[in-house]
Amino acid sequence: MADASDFRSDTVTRPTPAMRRAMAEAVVGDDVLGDDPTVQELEAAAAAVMGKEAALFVPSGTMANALAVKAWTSALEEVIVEEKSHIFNMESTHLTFISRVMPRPLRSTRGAMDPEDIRRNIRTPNVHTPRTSLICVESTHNNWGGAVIPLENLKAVRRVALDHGIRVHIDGARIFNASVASGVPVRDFADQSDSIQFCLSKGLGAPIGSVLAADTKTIDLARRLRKALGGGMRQVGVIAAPGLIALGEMPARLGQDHARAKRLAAALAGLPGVELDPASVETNIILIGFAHPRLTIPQFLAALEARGVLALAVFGGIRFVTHKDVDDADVERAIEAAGAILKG
Ligand code: TLP
Repeated sequence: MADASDFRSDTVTRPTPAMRRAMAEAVVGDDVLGDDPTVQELEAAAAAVMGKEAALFVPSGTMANALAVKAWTSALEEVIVEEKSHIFNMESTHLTFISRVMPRPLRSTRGAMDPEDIRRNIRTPNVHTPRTSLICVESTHNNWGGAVIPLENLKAVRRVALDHGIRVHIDGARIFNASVASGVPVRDFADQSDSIQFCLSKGLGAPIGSVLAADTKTIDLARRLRKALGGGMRQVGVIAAPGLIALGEMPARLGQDHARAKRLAAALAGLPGVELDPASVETNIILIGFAHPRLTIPQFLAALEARGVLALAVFGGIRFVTHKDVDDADVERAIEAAGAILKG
């Protein structure tokens, strides 16, 4: 639907006119041979923002997470993940398929795992058991409705990891949303990790791409792993160029998305069938439970779509995500449509 108000994800954002111009004018080279200056500029800028030695531009958040897990682990090892995390649930099993490690999912409070629970679940290897080598943390947490993992929790997780010689990787697909919502600089979050990945192609609006940041040795290894997985890209400055704009200019506007999510959440929360505590909406993701006397989730989504509003069924609920390509009018349209359908 051409003029739909699309709340399915912030991945649907289209490149801005400035991004398209940057793509057209990008200076490029063969990045597999190390010749693309635009990619090098993006990687250097990302490493600086994250306070890491080096960074690697990759096609997707899934590949960035997969490379991090592969770089930090070996077979016969275990990785602690949060039970609703994207890396454990929605990345086509690369933990087992690519890295051949055992995931150990832990419960959490809104995505924040209890450091003492982590400590209890760390395993030392013997003839029966794997070695725990990595802890993965996700912030903001997608399936916990965009929850920000508090810096204090990350610090405590990091202390447990250091006590046991274990690495920490942050899936920071939306770490800039976490930073804007909490006022904590992204670098302070990144400081609590050995590696962090973030997505340029979600709320930041670039058409493609994520960046993995870590120490130089690990990024060198990740570069080889990226090639092995077929992710070595050639004149890729054409997509790094909009990534530079995404990184430099787009975090500043994420607060607008958060304000719109709060407005939408407050209105949805009062409607029949909607299970939502609007106070739980911290960033740009609204995750609602749905139990309507007359409508199923697919029926509600179809009725919304008929009124030009798109949302997504996820994890037994429904997700609305705000982003730069939905404005106040789209939010009002969604509120009006949901009200008419659910009250009618
Ligand atoms: N999430 C997508 C879908 O996969 C659900 C979305 O629409 O939200 N980490 C987190 C926390 C993510 O939310 C996602 C994408 C990824 C990693 C993977 O990024 P991509 O899609 O670039 O592989």
